[in-house]
Amino acid sequence: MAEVLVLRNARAVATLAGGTRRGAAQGDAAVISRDDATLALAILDGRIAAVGPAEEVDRVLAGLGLDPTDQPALDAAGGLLTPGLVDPHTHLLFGGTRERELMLRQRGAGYLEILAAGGGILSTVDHTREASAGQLHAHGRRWLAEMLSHGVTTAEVKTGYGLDLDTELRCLEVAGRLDREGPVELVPTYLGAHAVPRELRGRPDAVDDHLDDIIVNQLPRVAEQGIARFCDVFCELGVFDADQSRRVLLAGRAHGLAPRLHADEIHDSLGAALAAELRAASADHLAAISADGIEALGRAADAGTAVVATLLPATTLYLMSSHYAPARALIERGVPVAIGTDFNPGTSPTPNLQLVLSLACLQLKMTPQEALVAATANSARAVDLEGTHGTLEIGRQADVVAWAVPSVEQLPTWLGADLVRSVVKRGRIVVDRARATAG
Ligand code: IZC
Ligand code: ZN
Repeated sequence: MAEVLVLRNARAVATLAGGTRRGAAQGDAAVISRDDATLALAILDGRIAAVGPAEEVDRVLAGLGLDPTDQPALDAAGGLLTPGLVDPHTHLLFGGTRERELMLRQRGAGYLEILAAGGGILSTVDHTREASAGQLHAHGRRWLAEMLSHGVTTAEVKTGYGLDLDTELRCLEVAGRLDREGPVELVPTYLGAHAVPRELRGRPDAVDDHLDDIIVNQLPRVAEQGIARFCDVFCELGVFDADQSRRVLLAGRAHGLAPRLHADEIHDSLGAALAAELRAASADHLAAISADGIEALGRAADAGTAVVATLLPATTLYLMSSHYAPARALIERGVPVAIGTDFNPGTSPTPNLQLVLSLACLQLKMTPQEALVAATANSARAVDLEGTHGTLEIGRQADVVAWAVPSVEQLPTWLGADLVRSVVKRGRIVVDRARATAG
């Protein structure tokens, strides 16, 4: 027997038909709407079988020999349906907390200054190395539940708080287990080049020593373990420069891990140009990208080898900076833009991608449709899941959110409100709340 689920009574459906978008097209989430709330979406064996006016969806079901009046149904209550959100940048797994840094920054300390003084990432590394797999797993479950309850059905998850082989492998192991357990699907990234570990600091060749450890010892074992899909690096002035970052990413690629990078977060560090050169899946942050960097990403997009610009405005907010990534210039230059939480204990302790949708509108000046595209089709592309995730097209994996608002335009409006009504992952209901539709 086929497993069927029909979502009914939707007023709008953002289908994202066609997938990844850039330029003016980023502003079109392919929304269908009906004022009498008679849109439906049918799921068969975990894949989308039909979407549109209920009478058309029912005709498809009947054509499959299924009685449309006698199938399990989920009430969208006059709300909006979108693809499950994809969070393309999280540091989900860590030990300890970093609330002290908030007050240090209030008194004027800079992010890189705190790191150079042995705090920041390095303090999280100390606590993560001490955490057992069981503790990291419990922590991961706790925060994944929160991501899911805000509409995220797939999330990228980075290592980078071990920096040594044992802890990096342990975090990947835990990420693999959390992914198998579900319901949130995880895309693991190896980020051994997040910082130079404390034990090497002070040596004249500390950076090169850590890069050698990554390239000679860690990457082969990470590849052999077979869990990581991407290799990432923190390309930033005073952390890893573009040449050092290139070394790591090329070595990762030689081991089958596709490149992505933290680029131009705080200073222009030539990260965007490096991402374009390596045809990375994604260049992330970009709050300090130069005009040349934007042009490099624009040319890559024009050449059909687009690097997704993954913007993380919650980080800029939390760092109390007013220097947000130039989303409008990137969109105008034809670069596909995605958004993510950057969930981590130091610079963006928010698991809430719905809040980031609001920040994309308020601070990056993206339209609600551009922001939704950024958190679905384009973020799916940023984690190499284009073709299966991020749209509500026939045959795609049935990851769907029913929102308690009637339109895409209302989604970023209710700032900080919890607007998820139901979440469906691979055709199964994983969140279901009787929450009235706003507006
Ligand atoms: O723990 O500070 N930027 N990595 C690069 C981070 C922020 C996370 C952290
Ligand atoms: Zn990050």
